[in-house]
Amino acid sequence: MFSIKFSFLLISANVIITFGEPPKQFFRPDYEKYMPETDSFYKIYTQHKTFDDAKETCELDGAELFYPEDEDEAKAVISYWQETQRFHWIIIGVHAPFAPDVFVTIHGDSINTVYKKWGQGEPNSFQVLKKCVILRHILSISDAVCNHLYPFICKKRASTIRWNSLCDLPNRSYKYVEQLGRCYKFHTNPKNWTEAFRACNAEQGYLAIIDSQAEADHLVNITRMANKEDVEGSYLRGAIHLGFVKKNSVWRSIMGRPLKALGYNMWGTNQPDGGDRENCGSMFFNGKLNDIGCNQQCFFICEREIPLLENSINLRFGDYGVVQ
Ligand SMILES: [Ca+2]
Ligand SMILES: [Ca+2]
Repeated sequence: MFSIKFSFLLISANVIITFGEPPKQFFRPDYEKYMPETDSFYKIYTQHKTFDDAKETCELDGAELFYPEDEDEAKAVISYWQETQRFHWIIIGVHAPFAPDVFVTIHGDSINTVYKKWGQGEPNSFQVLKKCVILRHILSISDAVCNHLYPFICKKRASTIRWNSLCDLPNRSYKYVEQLGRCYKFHTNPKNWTEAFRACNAEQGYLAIIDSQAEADHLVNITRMANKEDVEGSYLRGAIHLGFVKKNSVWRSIMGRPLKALGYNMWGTNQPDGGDRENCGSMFFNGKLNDIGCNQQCFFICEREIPLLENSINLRFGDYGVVQ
């Protein structure tokens, strides 16, 4: 009874709040900065990363590695990071992937179509080493080594947000399941357990935890339906990473509860069988649980609980006062 009532409340409230329209001026709670001039949201990442890792981090958020479209945006973003940060440059979404002196954006457009105020004497290395670009706080760009570590900023254009009302997410690949009152996404790009955990977290979900036979049945079903037959590469076929791990010899969900205390604890035949080599959790395609090596690449499923409605409204509409 409870779950039926709850989902009804959610659906009806969503309709009342949004009238079927995506919420205005909101992307994610961690993308705090909205600039009306660019109609975009920004997030500063202070943890330094390589170009590839920075780009992937933004993509996992559903955003993109920032680069300035023009001088106004370069100025505005520099001012924004200087409000809180001391660093003097960021790596941006411009690189030279195919020829050392041909710089393009991450979308493949020539640098000539965006901001390109090179510093004096820049770019100064046409060798293979410096194929990435940094934006300096003094309002200029320089070529830079892609594999060094830099702070960076992710950007999301509001016009590219595709809101998913039922899952309260800017991501339509999550599917709401009324019976369970939750949303799920099957990822067909194989990752190891830690990367899968990170990817779900970046999408504001978590690596799925099976709490009931009904939920196990659903995960088996979406696994069967997933478009996974043509996925190439070396990964383990037949298993799906899930949100449980072995800590001090006890299997626990990533939320900390022992697996035995959850509503589902069905191991596969002879599982767990990996001893110290298999400390991460997965399920076979038939829904039975399996211990797995944490470095093993395989598919995974993210789960999303819909946040309590009041919190969600406050976060979403914060300063805008659209709804009481
Ligand atoms: Ca669950
Ligand atoms: Ca095993």
